[in-house]
Amino acid sequence: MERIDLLVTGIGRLVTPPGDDPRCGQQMKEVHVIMDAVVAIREGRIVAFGTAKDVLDLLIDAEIAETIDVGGRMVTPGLVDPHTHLVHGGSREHELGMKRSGISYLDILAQGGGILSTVQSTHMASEQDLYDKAHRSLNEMLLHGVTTVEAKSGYGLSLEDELKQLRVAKQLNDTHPLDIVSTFMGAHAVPLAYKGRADEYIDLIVDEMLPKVAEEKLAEFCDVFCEQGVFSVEQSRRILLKGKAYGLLPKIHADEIESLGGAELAGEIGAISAEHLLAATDIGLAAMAKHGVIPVLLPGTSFNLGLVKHARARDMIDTYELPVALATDYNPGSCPTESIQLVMMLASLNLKMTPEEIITACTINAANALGRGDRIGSIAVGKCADLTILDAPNLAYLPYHFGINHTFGVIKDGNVIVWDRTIVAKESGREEGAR
Ligand code: IZC
Ligand code: ZN
Repeated sequence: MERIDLLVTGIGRLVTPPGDDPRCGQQMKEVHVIMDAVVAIREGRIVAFGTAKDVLDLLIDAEIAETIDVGGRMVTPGLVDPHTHLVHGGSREHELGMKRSGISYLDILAQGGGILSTVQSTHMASEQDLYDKAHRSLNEMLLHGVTTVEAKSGYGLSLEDELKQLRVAKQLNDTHPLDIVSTFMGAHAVPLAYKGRADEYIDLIVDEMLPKVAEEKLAEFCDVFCEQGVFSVEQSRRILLKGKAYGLLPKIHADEIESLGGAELAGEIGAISAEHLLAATDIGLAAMAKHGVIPVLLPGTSFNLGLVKHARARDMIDTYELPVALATDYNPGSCPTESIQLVMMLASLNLKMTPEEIITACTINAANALGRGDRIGSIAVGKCADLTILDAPNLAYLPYHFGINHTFGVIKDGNVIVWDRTIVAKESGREEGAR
């Protein structure tokens, strides 16, 4: 082992799920814990990790360019947030009063508010505005320990504005240290101009938007809001199969509020993931298990909508042996928070997931929900050196001591980008002040 670019020492507790594959059912509890650990990094990849004693013996003749000591803190794989609506204009605090007076999320949408309000704000915003707003959110996520984030379009609902959102996400991926993985979600709502003509809007999605998104390589996944009053199962099938034909892997907002059959559809078409699932049926969950669909649960959303019902994480893990992932669902309507750590707390409180299951759900299972289990989501030799350094003595402390940020530092692709709770990395591409 001749050269090491960065040696991370003083790790009080290194915690990681093993391997590259989604961790299903009881495997979610099995995490590796190494006390008094170090991680050796070369060219952005992990080349060795283990107890200080073992690894330092191995590195006895190595030339070590830089060593950092994390002061006994806990280190996990960089956290992965596999479901967000990152790029959008405006905010929706003006709907808070309506929500508090008992008007439902879907009723606000049916009245032309909700998603359609954000569509209007996104239309009015320049690319620069969208970039700046999303950039602030990305910094927030990074400071909370996230190293890879998914970003959906779906506040354009016209060819031009969908492309505008996706191009901003691409630009952010090129410049911000976080990795941004794009999903095309033209089927997020039926735009006002197509009210009562949803099938004509779907024609536009499949005939014009999908070909262009695929041609410009602006997304890896295609998602649909399959929900009562939004897109039906049949409409969702049409969009997702067409997306698949263009090389975009299907994701689906399924059975969030009504048991429409979105989970069943996810199994039928071989979706990579199905999201929300509060109202998923047993048949739907069995179909997902049979076809290897990853459930992405979003407890921040049910919490913020004030729902008493929660996704059946225990059944998913214990009965259906599914590989549960967690995400923020960061969006300006149902879940305006960037904090994956709040989601961890809610997964403990409302989904009854254990600390080990929660870290697995936020790392390797989330990575697999983005088709990146071979590169990120666990600390293993050959994988990207994405690490989160936490001011917490153990995993249980994360959901236990809630409402604060536990992240002390972040290493992304072998570079220290957050240290002492501050972003220290320079960005590529755009100069500071040029935004
Ligand atoms: O803007 O309300 N659920 N889409 C489906 C969302 C929430 C985002 C929003
Ligand atoms: Zn969503």
